[in-house]
Amino acid sequence: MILSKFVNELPIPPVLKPRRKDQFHTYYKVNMTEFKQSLHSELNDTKVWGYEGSYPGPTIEVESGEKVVIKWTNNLPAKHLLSVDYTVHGAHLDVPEVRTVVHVHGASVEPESDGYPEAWFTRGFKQVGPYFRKKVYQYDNNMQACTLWYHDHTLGITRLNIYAGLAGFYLIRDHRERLLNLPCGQYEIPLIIQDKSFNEDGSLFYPRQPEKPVPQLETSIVPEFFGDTILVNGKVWPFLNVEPRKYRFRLLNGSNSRFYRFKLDSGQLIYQIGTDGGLMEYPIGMKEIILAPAERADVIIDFTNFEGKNIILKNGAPAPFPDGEPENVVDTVMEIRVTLPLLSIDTSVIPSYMKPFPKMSEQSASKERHLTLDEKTDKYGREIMLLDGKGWGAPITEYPKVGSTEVWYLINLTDDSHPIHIHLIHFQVLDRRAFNVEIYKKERVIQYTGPLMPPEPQERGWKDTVNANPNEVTRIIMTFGPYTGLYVWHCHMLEHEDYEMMRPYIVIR
Ligand SMILES: [Cu+2]
Repeated sequence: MILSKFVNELPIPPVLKPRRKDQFHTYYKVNMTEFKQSLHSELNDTKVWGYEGSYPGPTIEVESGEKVVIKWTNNLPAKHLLSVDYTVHGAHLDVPEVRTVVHVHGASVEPESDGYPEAWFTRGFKQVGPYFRKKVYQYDNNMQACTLWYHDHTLGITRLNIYAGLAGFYLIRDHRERLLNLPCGQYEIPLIIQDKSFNEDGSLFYPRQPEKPVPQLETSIVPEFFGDTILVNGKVWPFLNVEPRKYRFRLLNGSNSRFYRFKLDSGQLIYQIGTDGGLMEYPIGMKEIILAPAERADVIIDFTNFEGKNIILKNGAPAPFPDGEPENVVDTVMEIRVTLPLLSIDTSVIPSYMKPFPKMSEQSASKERHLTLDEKTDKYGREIMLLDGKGWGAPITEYPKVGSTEVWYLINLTDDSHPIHIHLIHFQVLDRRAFNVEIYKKERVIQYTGPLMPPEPQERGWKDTVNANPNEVTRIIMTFGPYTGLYVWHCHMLEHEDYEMMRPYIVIR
């Protein structure tokens, strides 16, 4: 089915209103339901899942240090919207089919409120997973202004729950950010970019079988999912009317497996001001911005002098990344029409300096961990991805000490790039370096074959998700804390995360 481009206006998710607020806490309640929503005017309304009746979910906006309490509730039907593969870890027939748990991606949060994959709950909390600890989550938001997002994280069905629609923005604001005079209000727009495919009747299409089907199974997980349309804020290929002035956009790749290489067809620069973890030291003017699944870029685009122009936000990333088929590239994201009259003089700025970014030194690390990214074959002949050769259920091996700094070597032995996400903390990218994969596989020693490559300009800020390229060792550095307890780290390509590129880790005292 071919849908027309740029016929629907970009929706902006509503900002969630708190139930109440006292001097100590702000209280929210967020309910998950199934409903129908128009994702494109040429399609019948599509059955989706969402938070508070909205896909994507409403944007949660909090102040740095504000103590927020959220009761996430599940009012979803008993039957999943998409076909479940019961052979995938945590999704066997011994658990209810529809389970949910919410993770605020990038949040520094106590372990009981982090949305552990086995802390799931069903409709009305009727059944809960073995690691369920509390109904009401608490977020201290002791973080600087940054672009976070919340999404489902249930073991074995995260790919399906997020694809069904369970994702939204979570923005932290602070005083320093406000002093910068960035474009704000109606000139600050969050953009969650996701790829989907549709059936003729308008329903969501998600494959039941990989390209090489597994005849023993009615439904089998696929190695990766790539949709043939791009949605922004829940609309297929939308358009946005703007004034000839500066705008701030929060770009979020909320796709299952697809990477994006964003570019404006006007050739103009995109000024990146922030990474996953907040504002960078200086803005950087970029011709292209690459975002792996779950990565964010906070950017300013200046439409002054573009009056009357239609500008297309393009994508040039192959799928899978980086060596995928050119026919899998969906090259259009959305259109920006500079058609609105300028309401008032644009006094916002692209700051020349934002805030200090103290570089962490390798010497401060008390531990180094060598962790491989591996590809194996399961008993059905399917691809299974592992972290350090282990699946989800293997004994825990990573026990960083609270307050300690570690360097992790992400040693990619597979053919794909993997966006690696670590819960609880933000890290810095130290460097990347090509190495000999074959020698490593045989002898478990890293023999470097290329020079040290510094992080990309767009990564020079706090990160919670890093792209680990094939044939490279990607090194990151971080300090664990302030909380102790059980968290996870994983690949954020959701098909990989579900099978089984995810591991628990414990921050110890
Ligand atoms: Cu992966």
